[in-house]
Amino acid sequence: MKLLAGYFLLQAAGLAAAVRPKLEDFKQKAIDSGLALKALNGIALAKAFTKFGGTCKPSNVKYRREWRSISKADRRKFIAAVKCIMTKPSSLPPGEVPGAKSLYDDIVWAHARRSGLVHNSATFLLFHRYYLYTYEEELAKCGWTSGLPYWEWGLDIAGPHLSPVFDGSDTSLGGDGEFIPNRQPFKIPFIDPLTPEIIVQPGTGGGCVTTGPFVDHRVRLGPFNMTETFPVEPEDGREDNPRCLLRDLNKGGIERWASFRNSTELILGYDDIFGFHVNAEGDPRWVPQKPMGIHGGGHSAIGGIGGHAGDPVISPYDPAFWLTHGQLDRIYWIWQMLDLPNRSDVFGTGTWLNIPPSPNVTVEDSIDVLPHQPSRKLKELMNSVTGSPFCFVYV
Ligand SMILES: *[C@@H]1O[C@H](CO)[C@@H](O)[C@H](O)[C@H]1NC(C)=O
Ligand SMILES: *[C@@H]1O[C@H](CO)[C@@H](O)[C@H](O)[C@H]1NC(C)=O
Ligand SMILES: *[C@@H]1O[C@H](CO)[C@@H](O)[C@H](O)[C@H]1NC(C)=O
Ligand SMILES: *[C@@H]1O[C@H](CO)[C@@H](O)[C@H](O)[C@H]1NC(C)=O
Ligand SMILES: [Cu+2]
Repeated sequence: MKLLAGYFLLQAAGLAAAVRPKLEDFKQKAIDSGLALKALNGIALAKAFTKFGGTCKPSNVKYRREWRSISKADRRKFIAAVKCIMTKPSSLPPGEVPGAKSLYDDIVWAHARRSGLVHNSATFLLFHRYYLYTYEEELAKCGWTSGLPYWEWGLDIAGPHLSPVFDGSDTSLGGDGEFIPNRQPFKIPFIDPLTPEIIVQPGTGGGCVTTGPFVDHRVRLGPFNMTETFPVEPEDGREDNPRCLLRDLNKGGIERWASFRNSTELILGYDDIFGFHVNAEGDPRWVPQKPMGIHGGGHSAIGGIGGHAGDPVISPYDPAFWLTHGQLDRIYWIWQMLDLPNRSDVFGTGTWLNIPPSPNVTVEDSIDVLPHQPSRKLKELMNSVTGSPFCFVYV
């Protein structure tokens, strides 16, 4: 609260750029209720407004908002744009990915084909930022010209099955999966020997999503095997394998790994990209005691046991993927904006858990989202308000 009030004062005085907040600045209650995170977002926003460049201006910047702060009419408009992406035909070369029928499938493939390179690797945060932008651009062609919405996990710590994001209405991203009783807890198969057992309890669903706007949505590609040879672009899993979207909304994912406290401590706990990245992603090589991170928590909150949102390769099939990754990118963005010049680096190599071994990645290296977005240097993807390519902020 102290800082929130302080922020408005500083902003009024035009001095927001001078604030360097610390965890001790906030009361317990402010951290656990989300007030601290809101204040940090406010500071990051004020700082972002000092960094506009190129074609990106306050007049054309896209505001990425939390689902609940978007009007119901606009939520329906957003959902219509998602359905438009699901209806447009695939534009991949015929025969290359037989299971890709729609533009939505193409976009899932863009993630699947790079899965072994962009998870537990240096490009993780920036690939996903570029990937979200790809989707935002396609949404714009389908009539949604505002910013991509995000889902603030902390607001739903009582359980995502109680959230307006998942209430199954026509202003939600669909309901929970059908409840499947008597399921066994699931042990996450980490390959790192130092990682303790992480047990996920069954959530409130487990079966097909049968309510809301996406009941006809089909998962087609996959399953893909995430094996030690995965970094080679996968050959299998490209066939048409139509099936329902599975969800298992799971409050444990938020309580244990994606609470307001978890996100706030992540933002304020680390000064370099090494600390921020390995904790955000929960990289078992570097933080074996905390192998989930807010990223794993956000996926687990939707995917639970067996839900598609928990699949590392084809999780974008769940339309909620974009909102959960939006939140991850928002936390990254807030952290960066608090000290952008010092927080524009990458850490790690170019392959999943460095399997097979690969060189350290630098900001001069490039990533793409094919065929939708060209190859760009990582350094171009650091600042969200340069206009080349990005022009968005989180509010
Ligand atoms: C994945 O691996 C399993 C076990 O090795 C194998 O049985 C299955 O056919 C593989 N799936 C695909 C899609 O190749
Ligand atoms: C996440 O925050 C909760 C409190 O909201 C805490 O109990 C839990 O230990 C934290 N998880 C990690 C990995 O720090
Ligand atoms: C970068 O971090 C150093 C050390 O914490 C600090 O002294 C410096 O002011 C920071 N640079 C900028 C541009 O904020
Ligand atoms: C790669 O990065 C690691 C971690 O920062 C460092 O220890 C190592 O020396 C680097 N390797 C090369 C070849 O630069
Ligand atoms: Cu991913």
